[in-house]
Amino acid sequence: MDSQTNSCYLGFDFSTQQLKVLAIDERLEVIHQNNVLFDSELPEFRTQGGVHVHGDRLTVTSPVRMWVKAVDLILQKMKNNGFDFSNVKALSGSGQQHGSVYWKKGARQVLNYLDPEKPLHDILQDSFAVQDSPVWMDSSTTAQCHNLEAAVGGAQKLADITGSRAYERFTGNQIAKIYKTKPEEYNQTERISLVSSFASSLFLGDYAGIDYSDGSGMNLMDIFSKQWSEPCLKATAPQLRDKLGDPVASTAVLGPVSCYYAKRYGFPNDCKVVAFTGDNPGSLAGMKLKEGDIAVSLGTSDTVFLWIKEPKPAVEGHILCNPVDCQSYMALICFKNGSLTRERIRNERAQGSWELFSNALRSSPMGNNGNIGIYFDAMEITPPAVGVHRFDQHNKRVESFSEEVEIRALVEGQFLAKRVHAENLGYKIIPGTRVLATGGASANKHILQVLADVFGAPVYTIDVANSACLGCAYRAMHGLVAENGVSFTETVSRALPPQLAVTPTPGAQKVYTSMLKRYADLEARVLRESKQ
Ligand code: ADP
Ligand code: XUL
Repeated sequence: MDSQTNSCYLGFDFSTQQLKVLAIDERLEVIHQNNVLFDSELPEFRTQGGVHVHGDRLTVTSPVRMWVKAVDLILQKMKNNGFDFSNVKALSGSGQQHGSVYWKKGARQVLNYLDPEKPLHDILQDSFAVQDSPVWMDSSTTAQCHNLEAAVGGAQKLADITGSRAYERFTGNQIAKIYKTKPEEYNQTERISLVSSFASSLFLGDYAGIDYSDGSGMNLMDIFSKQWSEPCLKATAPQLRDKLGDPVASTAVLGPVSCYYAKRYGFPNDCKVVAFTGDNPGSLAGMKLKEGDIAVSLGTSDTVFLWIKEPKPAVEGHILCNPVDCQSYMALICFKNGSLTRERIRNERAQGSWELFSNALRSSPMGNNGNIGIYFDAMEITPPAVGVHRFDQHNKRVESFSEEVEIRALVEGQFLAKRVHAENLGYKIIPGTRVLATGGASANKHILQVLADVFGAPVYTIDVANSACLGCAYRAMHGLVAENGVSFTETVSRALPPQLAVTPTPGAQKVYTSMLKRYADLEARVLRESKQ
């Protein structure tokens, strides 16, 4: 084979629990996958699910040096597996959204001169002003959220500018908290990155710009002008514009990979780094989402996203710049209680086995005989409520469910919530609608069957669960030609389309139409009662 056909593209994903990587060749076929699990492969950082939950239960951080060390480890694992880095023409990646990294004064200099004899975690051990990076699971910044909304004229006004009302996990509010609680560290900070732009900085050997799409998850960027919003910056922290650098297009080539990677791993000197983005935008690319589809990602967090042309920001859900088409936007709804809650119920009610969990779904009836459960182990994002709430067929609260009923109540409840909130954003299920599923739990057919039944539409999957990685490998490839006007859709047209996984069970629509209304009412009741 000539070198042209050997060429490949890498997509990384810095997610909550692990760092993943995937390589595709020129034919867009996956030729390599690898990962590093934070808890088990980097036990020295003592994380659980990749994070530290602090004493107040609201503050959630990850050690930034764990992410650095994970890069050393994953590249070493690829090398040990015989992966040939000399074929990589471009790389890109994604990160869990909203998390922030605080580079200490002088760190840029260190990044510019990475010594190929040493691992990154040795070189960069003193490069961060804040060791524990706030991540998306943090919900400790309610005071900062109130301040920001008040400063710009209210929640809807903030949404009109930044695409979202103030959210605790959004980076601007996290930065405001760091400025208030750690002023010394804030002053020591030369650059603030998102997890995504921090990761691209490591590969670039220089500070990388925050891309428009992930930058939309900060409550700081005007999503229409794609510039930082002066009133938002002002309400957040001083000298913030300088610390953030200018935002960049999500399709931008940032430059060649640092010569560190050429010398240490054999990357070509001209291998390009394409802007990194958020994991949900990365997934949108990986799913090859089209207008009219609805994507459901079942990872640590569950998310629902849509491709939209004419955004109407509201006080629920988020509007982000589209990562693959700068004329478009994406709507995103995030649910914090996703896989970790499913795992808890699996452990408590199915002996820790996905097989037993699935059996319970298979042997229980659609609609669960009218029983409905709402499982918010941690403070939920959509809606902001907490606790486990069980209701019988008469909407009466009950203390417990049998094992089978509990498992179905959890999965049905999670999917009813997704449909209710997507419809609140104006989404309509129409004939021809495809539900595209991704994330760890999309490997489970029985969970997908409930998804198809609740949505009344067929569910499709792609052959890798890592849609964010795949999407970023596609984005790396597209980045090289985007400037010549080639669209992302054109670039991925040769890729395998999503595959049909399950279709709705006959009779599902009848069962779930009335249940959707009941779920919405019960959720509103939980929210009301939690505010009392
Ligand atoms: P993230 O990218 O947020 O780290 P992933 O999308 O990789 O998460 O999903 C990881 C989750 O997938 C695990 O926490 C686990 O709960 C879930 N998972 C893996 N296999 C199954 C299965 N067969 N059934 C249901 N859930 C599964
Ligand atoms: C999205 C969100 C999460 C993270 C982690 O708003 O907070 O989905 O991106 O995956």
